[in-house]
Formats: sequence, C-alpha cells, structure tokens
Amino acid sequence: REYNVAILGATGAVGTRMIEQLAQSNIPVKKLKLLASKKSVGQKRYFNGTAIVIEEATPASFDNIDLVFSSAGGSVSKKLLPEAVKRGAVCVDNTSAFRMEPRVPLVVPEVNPDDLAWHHGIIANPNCSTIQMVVALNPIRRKFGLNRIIVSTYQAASGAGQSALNELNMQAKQMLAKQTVTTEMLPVKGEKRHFPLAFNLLPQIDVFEDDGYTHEEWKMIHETKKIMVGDMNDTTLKVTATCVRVPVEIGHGETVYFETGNEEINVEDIQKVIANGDGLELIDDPTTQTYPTPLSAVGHRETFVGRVRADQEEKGAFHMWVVADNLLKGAAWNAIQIGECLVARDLVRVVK
Ligand code: 11C
Repeated sequence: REYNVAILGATGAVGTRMIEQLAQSNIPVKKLKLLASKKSVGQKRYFNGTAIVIEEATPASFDNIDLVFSSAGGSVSKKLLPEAVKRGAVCVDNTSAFRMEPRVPLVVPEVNPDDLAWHHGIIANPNCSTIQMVVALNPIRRKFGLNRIIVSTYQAASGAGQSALNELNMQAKQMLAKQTVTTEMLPVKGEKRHFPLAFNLLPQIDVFEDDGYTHEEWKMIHETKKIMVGDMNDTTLKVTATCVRVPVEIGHGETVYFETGNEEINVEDIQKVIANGDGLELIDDPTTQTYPTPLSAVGHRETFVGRVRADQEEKGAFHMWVVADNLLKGAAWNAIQIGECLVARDLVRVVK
C-alpha cells in the first residue's frame, strides 16, 4: 500500500525536517501535500528532488489524505486535525493540543509502540525534553526497575521556535558590539517580562503554573508518566523536573538522577543496557574526556548518553547526562518514526 501524506506546518523548523525525515523513511509515499498558513502559499519545498508548492491548510486539504504529520502550533492542530480525522486521515501531532486526552496515545516508538494500537485517528508526539529522557530511561526501567526521576534540563533556543533562535543570534551580536539588546521572545512570547538569553541562562520555559512549576516542567512530569506507566497521574513512578533555557542553538541536554530500587547493580550494568538500548548511543569515557554535547548530537536521530555514575550515598541510584537533537528525535524524527510504526503495523486507518 502507498500513502497520500500531508505535512501541516511544512515551512517551520520542524516541518522542514519532517519533509527530510519522511524522504529518508520507509513510508511508501504516493503523493505528498505541503500545507501551511496563507503567508507561505506559493513557496516551494523539495521532496526527493521534486518541487512541491505550499498550499493553504483548510479542512478540504485533507480530502484523500491517509497520513498527516502536524507541527503548525496547538491552535491549528485543534482546529484542523479533527477535520482531517473526519475525512479518514490518521494524524501524528507534534503539538501539546491532544497529548493528555485519554483517547490519544502519546508515543515514543522505542518505549510504548503498542499504544498505537488503540488510536482513534490522532497520535500525539511528546515534548522534546520528555522524549530523550524516556528513551534513555526505558531500558533501565525494563531491566532494573525505576522508582524516581529528578531531571534538570539545558534546553536549546530552537525549542522555542525559529524566532527565538533568531533572537538569540541577534542578542549575541548586539552584546559583542556593546549595543542595546533586543528582548521580545524569551523566555516566553507574549509574557510580561523578557530577558536576554545570549551569555545567560533562563530558568523558565513556558508559563508558570500556580504551584510554581513551569508548564514545561509539568509536561515532563505528566508526559513521562503517561508514556512509561500509561497514566499521567501515576504515583508509583516519582518524577520532578527543573527546566532551563541555555544559549545553545540546537540540542537539549539533561542531567538525570534516577533511583532503580535495585541495590545489586553498578555503573557497568547501567552502561550496558544503554549501549544496547533502542535509539540510544553510549558515549562515556571520563579517562579520554568522552561524552556527548549538543553540537555533537545535531543532525542525528539517536539519543546520546554519557557521564553515567553511581550516586555516592543512595544505593541503586545513578546520574547521567542525556543529549539529543530536539528538532529531530525531539520532534520531526519521532513523528516520522511513529508513521513508520503505523505503516508496519497496518494502523493507518481510523477506528472511531
Ligand atoms: C521548548 N520543549 O524547548 C519546548 C518546545 O510541547 O512540543 C516543545 C513544546 C512542545 O521550548
């Protein structure tokens, strides 16, 4: 079977990468439609050497489409994806619009591909910082158990979109030239206050919740529970997060502390399961200063792990450093990989 595919939000940083990743995937594409907002209509993008003209996304755009990859923002997804499903298309959505809906599987193919079986037309792609953490922790949880996760993130500007990345670059130039620094986007577009990210760190990603956590931290906690345990409010796996924006263009880093509850295991046991884990690469040798960095992860689909070490006081607890390309494994590649799984399992059909 060949599929008519649409990419919604085709001109954005993630949409552009979805086109590339789709071309390199094993999804048999009969026809590709590229959809975006009115302002991009008429632009061209290339798929396997063929130019495709961007069309305006409307409900009728999804007539005869089998599979949709969407990364055009939450409000666009909310408006258009139900229309696509109504027309028989299966949608993989990269926004947070549907992630917590009970009828919507939240999927990382290395971790919970079986959840695809119960989709009703929409499958959600998790937040980038959640994806790389669960890829790294999944084989550890399977083999040794997992009781608690405490994560701190070091998130690249591109996570907040192309305009935030542009702002970081402009700020860096302005600071070096001792000019007035422009601050309009970060930490959060539309928030009351803005601060420079260049040569700085911002301990806020997304808006604050009433409990003092940011929404990014909330996502890491609840998405992790939904993906790993199947219940966003599970209490058996304890998770907490602190999310920080760093002046890096692409590639999120995370320091992850985790308790397995298994007092018999050592660092080599953890390293071994990571080295053999799906979608994972262990890059870890302190004697040669070998560890992954955001720059070394850019352009790769894998999640990279280094600096694995045992906690010095808590038995069965470890620390590690996890890095991935937030625009690929954190977004475009994870979505296309979900598409590959749907195709392999013959799940590109809507069961209401
Ligand atoms: C960031 N993680 O780095 C966010 C971007 O829920 O898909 C991804 C937002 C999301 O700002």
